[in-house]
Amino acid sequence: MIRTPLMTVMVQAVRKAGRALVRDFGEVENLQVSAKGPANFVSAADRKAEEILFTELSKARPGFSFLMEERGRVEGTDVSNEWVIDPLDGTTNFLHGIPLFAISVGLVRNGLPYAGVIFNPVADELYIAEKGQGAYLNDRRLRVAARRKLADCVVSCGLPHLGRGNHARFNRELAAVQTQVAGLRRTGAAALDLAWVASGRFDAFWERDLQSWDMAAGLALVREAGGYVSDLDGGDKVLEKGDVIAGNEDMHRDLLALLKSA
Ligand code: 2AM
Ligand code: CA
Repeated sequence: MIRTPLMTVMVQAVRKAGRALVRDFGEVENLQVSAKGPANFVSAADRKAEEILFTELSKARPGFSFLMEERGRVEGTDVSNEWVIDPLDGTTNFLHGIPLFAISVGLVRNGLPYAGVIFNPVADELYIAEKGQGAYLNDRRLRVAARRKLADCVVSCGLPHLGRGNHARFNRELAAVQTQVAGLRRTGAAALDLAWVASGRFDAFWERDLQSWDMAAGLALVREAGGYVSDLDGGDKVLEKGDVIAGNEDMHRDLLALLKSA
């Protein structure tokens, strides 16, 4: 695999931020016992990782714009290229000492996902994709799973929780899907869900009420791995609407139909 200059830049920035996150994750477990818990510490870790990404990517590609979970939008001289960044996806996992979180950096070019890096620094799993170049996990070429029947599939979803999302609708969708699939999972990190669809671990994934930084990198990954991604109406307004469904061509279609019927 030959890494393009763009991908080299993205990987270097993400690995540097990943080292900082892993150091902080090591501290989190020690803080679980304090009354306030590690929440303040975690939001500092989150901001620190974002600063590293912002600094490194600004240096390497001056002028590109940014959309970041913590800092929001920073417009550059080049608005056609936008880094869409979640420095810590799976914050609740991180906060609870669960080693299932990732850095997600997408490059959106002229409004479309162009490249993505998702890095789980605890597992040392680096997922990368660039348009026309394929998708890779630690230099191994990725392909979405080939299963053709929902009954054989492991499907991941996002659960609406306290204060967020339409719980009644989710319960209807869950009831519809639960009876049709081999297994249901919930990681709590949407970027990883998409990376795991790209790598074939999950056959499909759906979630609502996400932000574009949860998904931008993952969209590039799933598509470069030969998968299908859409919003939950079957259209291409994933980043605008904040809902997503992904899988191979057949499982994307069948799961979407099942959710629509719920
Ligand atoms: P986060 O960890 O960066 O917050 C879990 O279902 C997914 O939803 C994660 O990717 C998580 O990203 C995201 N998420 C959690 N709380 C959220 C909120 N209040 N608004 C939008 N997205 C949220
Ligand atoms: Ca997120």
